[in-house]
Amino acid sequence: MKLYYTPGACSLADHIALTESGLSFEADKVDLKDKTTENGGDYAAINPKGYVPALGLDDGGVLTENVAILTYISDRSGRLMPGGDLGRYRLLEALAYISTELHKGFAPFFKPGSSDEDKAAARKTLGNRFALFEEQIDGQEFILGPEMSVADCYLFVMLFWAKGKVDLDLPPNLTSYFDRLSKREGVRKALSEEGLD
Ligand SMILES: N[C@@H](CCC(=O)N[C@@H](CS)C(=O)NCC(=O)O)C(=O)O
Repeated sequence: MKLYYTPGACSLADHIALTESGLSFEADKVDLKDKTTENGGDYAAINPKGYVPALGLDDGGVLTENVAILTYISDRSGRLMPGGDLGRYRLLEALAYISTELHKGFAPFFKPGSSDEDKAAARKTLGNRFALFEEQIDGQEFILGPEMSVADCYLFVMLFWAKGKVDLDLPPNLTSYFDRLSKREGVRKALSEEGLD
């Protein structure tokens, strides 16, 4: 498997998930402006969507979209998925929320020319949307219970942006959750491989 990523982008979630999963993989850095990869690939041909992440599969196929890639990593490794009858659906519920309600909520902070009003409105919305997880994490180790899941990998990146790009004041449970995740070996390894430590 080969992960196509850009340092600090949402593909960091997949990078952390792969590292934590124990699956063997390679990583290839994408220059999003030139649509080239560090190993000399034509990224526009690899992933016509033009954005990261993409996961090159061993049979030559390419999988895109964080929700699909993260679920695939969890299925392939048999790890990073909550247990119980509803575990798989709780995971998809969390991934969908992170993707559509949090990830896309950061758009004004990445889009050149966004107004201060747009950024202020986005900051407020993000604060409200993080609040749901602040309640959910109360008294538990990870977002879906006592075991880490790929949803934690994705939420970690949202918190990483909230601190680094948005300067959002995170509430106490999410602050200690972020600190706990930051200390994990797999998380540190992925950050280090992206030059972010
Ligand atoms: N729907 C995609 C969105 C991925 C996405 O937003 N990627 C950003 C980085 S976080 C990107 O590559 N942006 C560059 C571009 O769109 O040209 C997913 O969830 O995987």
